[in-house]
Amino acid sequence: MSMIKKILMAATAILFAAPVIAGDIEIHDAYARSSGKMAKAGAVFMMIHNHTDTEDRLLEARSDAAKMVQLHTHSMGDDGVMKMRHVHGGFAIPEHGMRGLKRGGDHLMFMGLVAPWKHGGTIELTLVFENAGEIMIEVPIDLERKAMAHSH
Ligand SMILES: [Cu+2]
Repeated sequence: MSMIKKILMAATAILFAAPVIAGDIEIHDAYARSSGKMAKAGAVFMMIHNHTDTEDRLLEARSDAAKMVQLHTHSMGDDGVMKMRHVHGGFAIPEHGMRGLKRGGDHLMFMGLVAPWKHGGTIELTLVFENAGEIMIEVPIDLERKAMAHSH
């Protein structure tokens, strides 16, 4: 195999992590980003599919990559400006449905990054679901992803 092809395959492996299927919950297209080397916070986005007959709920997320991880969403404030808000009830994932955590919407907020996020690196993340339990995933850090790059 040529060296170029090997390099391309390695890059692909980093940027497009394989879907994680744990029981009937499937997670794909997960990526992490922060805004620049000095950022103290970052966010993680992904698509979560629920292949069961019952609604599930992402209750919390844990990671050693930050002091705190919260479930956030964006909503319109009284002043007409979009603001991030901590979601306390979890993210519902409908039965036989999916929920996308994406830019400008729901996301996992990492506050107090232990180390700066470098493009091409990964962070470990444990997702805690009401029914499916804990699912550990490795999330590639992708600082070059454009907001509209989701293919769904
Ligand atoms: Cu946030």
